[in-house]
Amino acid sequence: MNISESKRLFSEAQDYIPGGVNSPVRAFKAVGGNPLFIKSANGAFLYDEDGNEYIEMINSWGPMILGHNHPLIQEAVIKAMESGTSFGAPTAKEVEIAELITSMVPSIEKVRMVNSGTEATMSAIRLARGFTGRDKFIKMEGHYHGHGDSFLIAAGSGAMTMGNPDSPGVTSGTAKDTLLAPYNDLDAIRKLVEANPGEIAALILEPVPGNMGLCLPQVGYLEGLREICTTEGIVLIFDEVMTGFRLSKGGAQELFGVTPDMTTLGKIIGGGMPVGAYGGKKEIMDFVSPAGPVYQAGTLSGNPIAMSAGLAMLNELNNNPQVYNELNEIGVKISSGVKEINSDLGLDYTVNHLGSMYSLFFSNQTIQNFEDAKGSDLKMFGKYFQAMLKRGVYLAPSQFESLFLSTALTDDLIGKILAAHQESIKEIHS
Ligand code: HOZ
Repeated sequence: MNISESKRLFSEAQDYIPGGVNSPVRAFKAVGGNPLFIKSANGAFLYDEDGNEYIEMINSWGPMILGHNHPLIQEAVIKAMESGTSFGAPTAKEVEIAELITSMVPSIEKVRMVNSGTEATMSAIRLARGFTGRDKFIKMEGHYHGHGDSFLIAAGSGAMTMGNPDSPGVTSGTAKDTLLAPYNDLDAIRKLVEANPGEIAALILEPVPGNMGLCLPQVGYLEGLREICTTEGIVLIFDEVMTGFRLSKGGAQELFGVTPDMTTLGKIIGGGMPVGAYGGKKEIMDFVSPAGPVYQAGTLSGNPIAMSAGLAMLNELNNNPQVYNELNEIGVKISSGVKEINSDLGLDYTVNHLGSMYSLFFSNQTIQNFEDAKGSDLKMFGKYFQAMLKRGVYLAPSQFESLFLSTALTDDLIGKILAAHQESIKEIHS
């Protein structure tokens, strides 16, 4: 495979951009080799600067549920562009998308648009603190809520991939208010609550975490968290940046029937444009400025181009609920195909799957928290990644990321992915 132009660009990029990339996981440090510089994407495919084609299994880390360059989203963006790119003033589209989000996710009674998932989670924690008058919050080990200071403690995703789950630059003053618990462990939460009575403002988690690879909540776990938070007056925040509108129309909260007090959303609600949002109960959201005293603002918040893309995407999902059956079928075909191939070869690597999210862990242990995920064979993952790439399948370049599937994956492409998997897994064990 010729990737000379990607190599040239990466070398040049390192002179001007730290590490040559604008987000660390993209540098391929965890898997070796040269990152690919992407020129375009369409449907289920990515195309690099050297003209190579890849079947896509990241989908911009989630938002391309319908595949890249969906005609409805493209059309909406082009039309919006004709009316200007940013006004820094309210628009009708913001009202329309807020109404749509609140109808699709009923726990969100009011919603505030921001520009990324990071902004959404930072703002949500500030609001929970302002609302409760408490300082501390609980986060789960290996969960990733963007790069706000107070979240970069035992953080998953790129932080873990780069070996910096606790980032330098986060002051001990900030870190002391972040309480950590292992995922899927209700007793650990009870102990934290007991040790910090009346001091915990919020508990934030990815209900279905994708940033330590995909893990699933044990039966009763989310319900248990809900109960503790209700009893203790703790604001329960579901970070659904990855799962919102992907696992079901109403996100993980609809799928598991557990209602949080607040929800954070990200790139999906912008159809891939830079967008985030946080929302929840009216009484909490009305604490946000200018309705209430907790300050949060942004010139680009509710940007008209991003809102148009998001509206096109959400309307399409809202009007076609069968999309979720399709996504689930695609997920089942890929994950069960991978398991079958592995088992035929006598390999019992763990496959976690839910709907259109999926992870293959190079471990034969059950993976249900950060400790488990860290036990995976990362060298083997790196070899597998390269073997798949060589065969034209583009995976997330880290064991600590979920894969995201799209409706653009036809049976033919699924067959190609599974064939690539079979050859790759054989190759790395030969
Ligand atoms: N941390 C992001 C996924 N969980 C990756 C962002 C990117 O590199 O684009």
